Amino acid sequence: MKKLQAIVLLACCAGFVGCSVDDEFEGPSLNDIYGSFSVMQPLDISNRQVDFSQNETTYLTAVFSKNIAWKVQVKGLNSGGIKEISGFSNYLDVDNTLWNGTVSRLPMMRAELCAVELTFENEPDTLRDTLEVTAGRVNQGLLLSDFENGFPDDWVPFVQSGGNMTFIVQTGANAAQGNKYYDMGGNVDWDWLKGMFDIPASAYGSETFALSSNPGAVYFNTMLYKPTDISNALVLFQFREDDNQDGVYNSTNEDMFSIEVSPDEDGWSLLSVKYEDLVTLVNGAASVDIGNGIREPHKLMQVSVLFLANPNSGYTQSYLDYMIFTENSPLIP
Ligand SMILES: [Ca+2]
Ligand SMILES: [Ca+2]
Ligand SMILES: [Ca+2]
Repeated sequence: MKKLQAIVLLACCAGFVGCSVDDEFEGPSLNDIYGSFSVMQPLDISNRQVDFSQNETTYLTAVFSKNIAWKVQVKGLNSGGIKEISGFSNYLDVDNTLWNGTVSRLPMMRAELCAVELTFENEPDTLRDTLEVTAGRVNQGLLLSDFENGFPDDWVPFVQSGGNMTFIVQTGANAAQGNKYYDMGGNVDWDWLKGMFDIPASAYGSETFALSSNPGAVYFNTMLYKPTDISNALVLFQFREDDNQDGVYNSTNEDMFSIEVSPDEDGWSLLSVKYEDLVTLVNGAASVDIGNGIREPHKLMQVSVLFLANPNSGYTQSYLDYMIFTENSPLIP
């Protein structure tokens, strides 16, 4: 389509006086404003069976009678994950609708059928189609767990003996990734802590996690779910460093950095934090560093996840899925 426009423009300039390139930039054309809208070339999909795990991509094609604001929504019919792409043009092609399997709204895409919907601003037309994702994206990074094989054997869980305690791996289409996620829930009216688990680097084959020494390049990512009607959950992630690299964490003189989050939007959301932005927290408040104060991802010995809520606030619950360290950029799910 771009090539066609270029040829038209060239012919225009060669053949007629007064048709200047400037016309293109002085504002919307009269046709764009007053011309009637129609679909000149129907919606089509370049790759209807796309394997994102093999770095395949897909895009849409169509031609319209005028430039118009459009929106494409691709919805996973199993996951409910959504990819939205929008633009203003008189065509769809590889330049403006290329999709590599990322989502605009969690869950992540998996092997599933997707509904494709194309809508236009101020026009009633809705064009529909479907495509099939044969495999979701594979993300680069150090995956701590996606819970697809259950709760990892080498992790160390602790669960209070409260009421309606879950702290189990659940199976369901509402996982953020794949079919399984970790469900943390319960009522403990005598302690903030409901349950927790430690993730030792030894579970991944060495005394410290295999991460870059550059804290500006390392990101910790995970997905958290807030059930509707539950707003008291706090999730505290702790990162213990073996500052002197003697194979042991000393809580009196070695760094423990943290991030505490309170899921506030219903459904799944992505948490991504750059390692250098981690802070030292004491009872939830920023505090002086315990160790050398240097953020050293290559000295990280243990990640801990604590699930908390005010003991007077009743039952609480959150889900967790897909904990992964990435380097050079946060996770793009
Ligand atoms: Ca999962
Ligand atoms: Ca040490
Ligand atoms: Ca340190």
